[in-house]
Amino acid sequence: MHTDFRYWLPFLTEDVPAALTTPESVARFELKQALPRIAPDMSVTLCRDDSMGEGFRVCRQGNTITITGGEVGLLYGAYRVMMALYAGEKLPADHAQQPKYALRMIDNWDNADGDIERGYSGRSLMFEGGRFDYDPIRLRGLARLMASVGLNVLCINNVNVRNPAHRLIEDWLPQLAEVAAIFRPFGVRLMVSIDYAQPMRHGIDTADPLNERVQAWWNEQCRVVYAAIPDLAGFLVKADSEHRPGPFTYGRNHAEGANMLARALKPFGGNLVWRCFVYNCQQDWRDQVTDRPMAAYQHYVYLDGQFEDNVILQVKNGPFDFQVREPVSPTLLAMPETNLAIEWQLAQEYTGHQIDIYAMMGMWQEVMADLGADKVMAMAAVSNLGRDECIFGHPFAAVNFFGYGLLSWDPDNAAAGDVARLWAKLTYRLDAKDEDTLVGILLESRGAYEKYTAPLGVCWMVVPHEHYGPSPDGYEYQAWGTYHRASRDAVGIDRTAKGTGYAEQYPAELRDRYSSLETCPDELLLWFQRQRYDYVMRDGRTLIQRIYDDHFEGYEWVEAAEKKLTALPLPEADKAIVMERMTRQKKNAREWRDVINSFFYRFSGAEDEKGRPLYL
Ligand code: GCW
Repeated sequence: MHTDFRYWLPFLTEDVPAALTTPESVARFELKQALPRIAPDMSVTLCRDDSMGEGFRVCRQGNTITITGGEVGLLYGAYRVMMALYAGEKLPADHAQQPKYALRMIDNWDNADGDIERGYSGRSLMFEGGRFDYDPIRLRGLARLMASVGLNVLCINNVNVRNPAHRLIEDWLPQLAEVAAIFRPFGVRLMVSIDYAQPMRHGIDTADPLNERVQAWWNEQCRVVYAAIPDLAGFLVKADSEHRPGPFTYGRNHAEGANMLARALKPFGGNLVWRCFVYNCQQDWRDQVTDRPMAAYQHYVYLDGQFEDNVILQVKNGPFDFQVREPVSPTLLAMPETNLAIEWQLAQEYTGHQIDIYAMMGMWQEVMADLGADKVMAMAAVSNLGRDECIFGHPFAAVNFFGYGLLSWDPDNAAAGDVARLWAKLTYRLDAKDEDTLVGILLESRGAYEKYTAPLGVCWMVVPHEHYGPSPDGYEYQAWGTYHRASRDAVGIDRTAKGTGYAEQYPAELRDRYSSLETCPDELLLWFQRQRYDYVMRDGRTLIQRIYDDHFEGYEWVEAAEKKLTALPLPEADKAIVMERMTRQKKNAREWRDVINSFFYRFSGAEDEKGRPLYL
């Protein structure tokens, strides 16, 4: 038994047998094992109605619950009912749900050699040593976790497709089909990241999307792929980004590039998910005009309406790159005639490597409030999974995976507090006081991390490449376009019309909010404004004092959280990981506090009003 895959489903003790091949049979199996444990006097009836697709309806009459839904809907409904009963939630007498988004994706950044790009919980669950290497029982456990929160697509390999991962859609297809069969009974379809220049491995001397031989190669390859896996969700592509090949090499734009692949996939019902993480990663740091966050908008917005209907543009939530705080990407607000997906990063690349506690729900809620749920038609998230004993690295990082599922099912029904509470109830069954403590820590964790690392929207003070720990000038003279331009007087970038003009990419309301000092939120001050250290903020503190205070407060939060966690009765195995990581988090937070505060102290010469230590 793989108890490590139970997480928020502790009431399931049996693995789903491989012999079950349909979501309905899985639903029956799960209910049968769980009900005697969680609600012995209840009975649940499943009632198939294919017109409901992935949605479901739950009716309760006395001790009888009826779940109506299409095949996958029944499974989703069954998990929701089991979780609600176990968490002690009262089921409404009659209630129906439909997912808000058709595609609810997890993107693995797993390489064929077993390494995971930006992976913080061990090696790949899929690959090792340049080939597939997985435990089918564990994959079934993962599929179950995904289905329990409504996730329905898994892209199994890194968007940076390195040799031999291109073989996934070539001679590795039989194994890919086996993996697809493991996920299928859970309503999860696979997706594959492909190399845009793949035809060039086959004697074609170009990857130009308008070249007929290139087109013919992809058309034929899609036929082969779909013969092996008829329900493949499609391809994911990172093109012309961070040295990846793409249509720019041939003087073509990204509609021409994406549409060529989309047409090859269309006869088989496949989607082409095309990432918009395109910017100049060879910028001269002396160049004050080019502003990296403006790049996606410049590359894509003029192409609105020109993409095939099975193209989905996948845009990161913020215009930079998964920083601790970013405004919503303006590209997502400017392409009404194009299918869009928002991409989040569950892997905590810039948010603590799953060592530091960082619950993301608050960020999602804020971004979705500015975006509006209807602007996108799909959601994607870079996975935080790996082969560690706890597949999320940190047991609390599971809340991000869990919460992301609920968010991508229905963002209007995924309030941060509710998600944290439900996850805590399901996972740990603490008494009310301890549960409050845990939920409190989760909900505060993001703000605390932000304070001790990069508050006020300053971004990029992190150790280059590794992206853990402080290095305030680490990226300052580099080519990646990530500058804060701290001087002895001031810090931040003016991104209003007077500066780089980035704020002008927004619709009027957001543009005005961010352009005016009156309305720009403190959390994004240095994102949008360059300010002097003696600038007096809304609360009466100077900017420099606010920088000092935030860093000290962030660290103090970590110390307090450590004490609370020490007293929290978590299961032994989790507790050991949590406390060990907390020790590292504290060390990290202390380093951030002192390095960043000293950095600004040395520039500004300003003393801390409270006389706390700063280092010359
Ligand atoms: O944040 C950056 C990461 C890269 C990643 C890239 C991307 C997969 O540092 O490791 O590459 O984003 O999103 O493509």
